[in-house]
Amino acid sequence: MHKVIFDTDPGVDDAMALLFLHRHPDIDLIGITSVFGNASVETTTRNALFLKKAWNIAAPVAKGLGETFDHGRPHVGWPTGIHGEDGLGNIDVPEKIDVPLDPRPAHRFIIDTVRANPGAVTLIAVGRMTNLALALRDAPDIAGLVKDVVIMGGAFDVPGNITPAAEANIHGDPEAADAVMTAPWPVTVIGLDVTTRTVMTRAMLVDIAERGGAPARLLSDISQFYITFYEQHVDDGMIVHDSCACAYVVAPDLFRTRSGSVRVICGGIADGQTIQKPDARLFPPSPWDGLPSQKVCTGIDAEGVLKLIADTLSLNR
Ligand SMILES: [Ca+2]
Repeated sequence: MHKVIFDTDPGVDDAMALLFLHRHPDIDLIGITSVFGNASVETTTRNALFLKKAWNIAAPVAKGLGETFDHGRPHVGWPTGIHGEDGLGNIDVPEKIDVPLDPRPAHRFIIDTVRANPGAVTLIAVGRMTNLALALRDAPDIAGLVKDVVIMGGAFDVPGNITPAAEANIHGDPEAADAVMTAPWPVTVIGLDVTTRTVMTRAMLVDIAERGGAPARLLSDISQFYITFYEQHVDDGMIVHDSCACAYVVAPDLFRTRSGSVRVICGGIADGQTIQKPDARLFPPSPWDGLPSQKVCTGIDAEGVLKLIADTLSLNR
């Protein structure tokens, strides 16, 4: 079993990833931490509580602080054209959800939970890296206590999606992402190099909704707005960014990775760009030296990952 804390900004593809984690038999979801990105932290937290209640998820929800790691960064608007005004595809999520929050801020929840389960916790982060960076700043010891860090973010050998250089999760808090990538813990980065090849068609989603009961039907409803947005990028369906990171945890054999230190560009026109120095390549001294070697996904068995996601979402347990 993988003990997982899911750091998330729900978010339509976040919702799918959450249902995947909830339903996969090898995952023990022990916490959900909210971060801003697809919407404000108030909205993403409300959405996490809404999904926890709708899907009867036992794990507590802890709310993030809602500010970038570097407080001086200007606020950029929320991507309501992709995830809807309510962050969940405009399904009219209620304003208030009658489910208590964990009293701790998200980064404190991460620190406490990792320390209480040394060597056992996998952090899956599919929003901005803010909570993970705050946890590292306040408790550097957790780097040696975490089992694995798997993040959805970045674009290495392909263009970004929010600028030609940068992917949105990283671009939303580059200083946080650089802190996470360069910390002495094992990170695997699932970026646009592989997620953009992983497109769930409308027909697949219909099949999941038919097999997976009411929770899967809610997921299908949430996804329709996002699918309409994706008509400009893919022939049919939706890119399942965040679920790819969750699939990696249970089926790493479906991915190919490349090892090497990773830095994030902070500032300038390439703000938020992720760049890896592959271990196999020799360079003169550079800011990539002396840092932990992290894994960047460069290949994916997209068909296998989509089947894994569809079969898991359809598990009506
Ligand atoms: Ca996300």
